[in-house]
Amino acid sequence: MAAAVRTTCAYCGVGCGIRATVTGPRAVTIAGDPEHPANFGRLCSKGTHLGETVGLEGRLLSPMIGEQPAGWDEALNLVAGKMRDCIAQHGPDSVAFYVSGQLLTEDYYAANKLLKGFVGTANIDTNSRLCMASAVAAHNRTFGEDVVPCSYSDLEEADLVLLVGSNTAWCHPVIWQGIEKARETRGTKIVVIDPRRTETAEQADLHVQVAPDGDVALFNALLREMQRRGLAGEAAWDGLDCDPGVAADAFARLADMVAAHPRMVTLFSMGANQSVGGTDKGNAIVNLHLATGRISTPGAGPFSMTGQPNAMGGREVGGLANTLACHLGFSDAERADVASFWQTDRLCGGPGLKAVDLFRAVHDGRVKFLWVMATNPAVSMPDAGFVREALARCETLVVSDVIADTDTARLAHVRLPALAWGEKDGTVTNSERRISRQRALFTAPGEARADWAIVADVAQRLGHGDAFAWHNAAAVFREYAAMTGLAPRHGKVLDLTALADVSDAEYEALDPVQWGGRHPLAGRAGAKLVPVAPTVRTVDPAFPLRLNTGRYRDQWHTMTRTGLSPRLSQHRREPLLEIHPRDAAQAGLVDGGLGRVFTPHGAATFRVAVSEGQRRGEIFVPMHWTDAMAGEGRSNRLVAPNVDPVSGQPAFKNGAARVEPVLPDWRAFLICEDAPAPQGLLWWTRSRVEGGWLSELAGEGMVDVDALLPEGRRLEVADAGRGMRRIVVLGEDNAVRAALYVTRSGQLPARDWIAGQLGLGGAAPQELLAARPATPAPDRGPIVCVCHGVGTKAILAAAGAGACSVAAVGAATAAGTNCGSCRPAIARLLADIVQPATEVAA
Ligand SMILES: Nc1nc2c(c(=O)[nH]1)N[C@H]1C(S)=C(S)[C@@H](COP(=O)(O)OP(=O)(O)OC[C@H]3O[C@@H](n4cnc5c(=O)[nH]c(N)nc54)[C@H](O)[C@@H]3O)O[C@H]1N2
Ligand SMILES: Nc1nc2c(c(=O)[nH]1)N[C@H]1C(S)=C(S)[C@@H](COP(=O)(O)OP(=O)(O)OC[C@H]3O[C@@H](n4cnc5c(=O)[nH]c(N)nc54)[C@H](O)[C@@H]3O)O[C@H]1N2
Ligand code: SF4
Ligand SMILES: [Mo]
Repeated sequence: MAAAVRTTCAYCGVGCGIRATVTGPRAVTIAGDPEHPANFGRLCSKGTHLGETVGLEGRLLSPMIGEQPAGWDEALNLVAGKMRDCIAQHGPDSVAFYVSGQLLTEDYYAANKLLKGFVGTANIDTNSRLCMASAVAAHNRTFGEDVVPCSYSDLEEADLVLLVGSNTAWCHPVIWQGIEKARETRGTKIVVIDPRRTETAEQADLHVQVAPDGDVALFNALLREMQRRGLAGEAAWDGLDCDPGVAADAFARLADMVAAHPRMVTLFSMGANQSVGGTDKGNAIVNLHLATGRISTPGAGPFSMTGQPNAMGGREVGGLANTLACHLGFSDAERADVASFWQTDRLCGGPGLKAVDLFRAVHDGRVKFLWVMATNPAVSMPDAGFVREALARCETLVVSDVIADTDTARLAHVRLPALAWGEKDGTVTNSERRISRQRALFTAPGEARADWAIVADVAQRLGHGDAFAWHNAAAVFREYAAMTGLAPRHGKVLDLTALADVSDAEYEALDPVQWGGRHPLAGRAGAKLVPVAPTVRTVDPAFPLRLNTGRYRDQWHTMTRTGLSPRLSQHRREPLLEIHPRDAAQAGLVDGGLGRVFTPHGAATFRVAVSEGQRRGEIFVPMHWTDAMAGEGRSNRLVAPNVDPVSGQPAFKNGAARVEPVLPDWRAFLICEDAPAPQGLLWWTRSRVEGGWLSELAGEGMVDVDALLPEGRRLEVADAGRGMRRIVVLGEDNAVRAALYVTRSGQLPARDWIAGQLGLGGAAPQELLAARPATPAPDRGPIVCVCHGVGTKAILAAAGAGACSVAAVGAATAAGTNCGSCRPAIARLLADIVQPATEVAA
């Protein structure tokens, strides 16, 4: 067997080290790297199942001009030609790039250098605008630089961890496991500040169910309270004396915990950043730490978690439209240094357009050439309907992606095939400023190429060949590392010059390395409190509910990769509308039925999940589903393009909405080998199963069976009274190709066993018509542990037999013993039977 390759996970900003062993042409086994300081061997469900997403299904393998495959030369000539014409006719600002925290640092550096340095416009922004921009702005306001002042090891040494707007157990699971370990070993207390009772909140010592965007009031009030107790300096400003906005007993408990534990880390994420007051929230958190001296000491600090694998690397190279490069801004002195380093006389003059404004400029024709790399804005931008219109109007839209058919790629004039995880080679920086290598495991499939190399080839065609003449990723990295030497000249901490001379071999072997050390701001003066005040919201009576959006544990963003994994798809197969029981009753929604959400920007349909975990008046839907994966279930049809005035980050978490029931004439589900794309239904969604797809469907009038089913021999049973039909389609080998279950008034059978019958012959067709196996297998109930395929029934049985802890359930059933992502779900099942729900302070 081949030796294991050390690389880094493709997904979140924890940046876990992986040991990958290639076992076949496109096959790999994945294990956590026990020596990587981000994870010491741990991995979550997404990292664990990376091997299921390295196949070539759906990949873009050749450049495409429209629907025609093209050679690289032809495609790049076209891209460069369009860019050149656009610049000549309309000026540099008519050209823009929209890039991503899923690019490697080398890719990011190349794109930024081309646009800002040689095209001469700063119209390059990144999806980190949707993600980290508020934290960046808060850091800049307080520290004068975008620096995260602490490290993962501070979580191990903290006595109190505040999680603000972070569903850590789902979104940064390995960090969560680290926090749990600190709880075990040193009794660390955990407080979750989130309007929803998430799985993270359920595991906390205290859940403060803050109102949407109530964070500034809460942190200001906490700061005031610490001043009263003599634990914080004497700063004062209008708005500091505010009502904490949460129940008095919850506030008192929180204040007591904060007062008692100077070793405190506040970890914050999208519930803080994605808000019209996102920058203020970041500063309110940092203020509390500064005023109480809880920063740059062991076990203490405000810790903004990055989302994407290289969100931090992108911030370092300067991929945001309002930074120039390497933490530098646009002052004359900074511009002069950058121009001289890049040896260019075309450097851009000032900041460019931030994402929401950038797409406005595409929409109204100011930007005529747009190149999108490694992001899917047709799904992930707020008011995505408008963004789609903008993309469709754009004179030239170029999309670099690994997948052929994304919602954004569908609108592209030119598609360029990029190397994916497992093929690409370079560096990423994680939340704690640690740079790790991603290494290639496979040779490039088809014509796919590295993103940096594609950019360099276009630069060369634009006449800038000398400045982009890198022969490998190491050469790009060396240039970038050398350039960071400009930052200290302007008083910045960022400095990677120690890596500027790494040889190709040293780069190849590079161990994870953290810049700035554990506490990069230790001993630096100048950080100051930033006065912030709570925002006031107006309520529109036509849209009385607050709409919150976010993530599921086992899906990644727009599902282009995790959506292909049968195991990851088991956790949540459909996008759910979570709503408080009384709001549901009031609107006529029932659990398991369908509900439509309306906002001033659009509408979308979801299956209803009535949940006590929602506060009254607030609903939650996931961000993941696209037009490729669902008929009506895209959350960004709904979200308004409101942004934080300082950072430009969209407010994805707190919009205005109302709901209505959807009452279809019929409901159905379909298992099928090929991905269906049904037309004219009220609602549909699909998810991956072994050998095919499982789709949920609902419609009006009659079911158009022929449109849904593939060719083949059909077996059918029907019960006209209940409007029930079951149809099985067999291939020439008599194996099951598809099965459809329709009802007009009754129940549909359980999906799990049925979904496992695709491709089977023998007794399977008859059993499928009966909707149950001739010899019933034990019903596992909903799957909890996707690694070991353990369902709720086995876990409850183990609990009934005396297993009363997560560890004991693991010993009895193996559930939760591999990646551990499901341990919070197991704990919740146990809590439901052993004791009443966790104490919740509302
Ligand atoms: N499984 C999974 N993990 C991921 C990702 C993924 O797609 N899937 N994406 C990665 C990326 S890019 C990111 S940015 C991170 C995001 O990680 P998180 O920020 O943890 O994820 P979200 O679910 O977007 O939002 C977190 C929580 O904010 C809460 N919230 C909403 N409004 C408020 C508010 O006003 N105040 C407070 N205090 N809380 C509020 C929401 O209820 C939600 O539970 O996850 C990363 N990890
Ligand atoms: N409603 C709502 N919307 C949100 C959010 C929310 O909480 N709620 N969160 C926002 C946040 S924090 C984020 S980070 C964004 C994420 O949103 P996106 O960035 O749009 O999401 P992804 O699905 O990760 O898109 C990445 C794309 O890059 C492709 N890709 C993967 N690797 C490579 C590569 O190496 N090279 C190239 N060229 N392509 C590659 C993938 O196939 C995919 O099409 O969504 C934002 N949108
Ligand atoms: S926590 Fe999970 S998704 Fe994030 S880097 Fe680690 S293994 Fe990957
Ligand atoms: Mo993100």
